[in-house]
Amino acid sequence: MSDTIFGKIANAEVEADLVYEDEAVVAFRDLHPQAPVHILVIPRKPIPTLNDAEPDDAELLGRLLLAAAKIAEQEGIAEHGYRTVINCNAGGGQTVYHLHVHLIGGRALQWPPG
Ligand code: IU
Repeated sequence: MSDTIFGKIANAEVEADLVYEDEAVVAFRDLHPQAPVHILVIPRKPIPTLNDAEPDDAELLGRLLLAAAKIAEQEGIAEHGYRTVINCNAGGGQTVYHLHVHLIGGRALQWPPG
């Protein structure tokens, strides 16, 4: 379960361009950015999908969003605006089964997403 590429990044077994980390959360630049700022915010805990999050994970889920907002500020996109996205399962576009929040910004974003 922890053996995804993101689990390895969280455990520092694989290198990534880290922009933030604390005891519960790690954030790094997406390898294939869809916008000038495209960062992935992940829990160190290997939760595969949002469906697998449990009531005990409530604080951790909040920490992911608070970290995203802090990083948006750090990246200079907070005031203009940005988007946070969690893709869940194949139908939602998820390809890596370690929960992650996409933080996307630095360009005009369309709605709805594809
Ligand atoms: P998704 O929501 O599971 O589709 O997002 C996975 C993202 O992880 C996607 O944007 C990839 O570009 C990104 N990514 C990465 O940054 N580094 C990797 O080694 C792999 C995927 I595999």
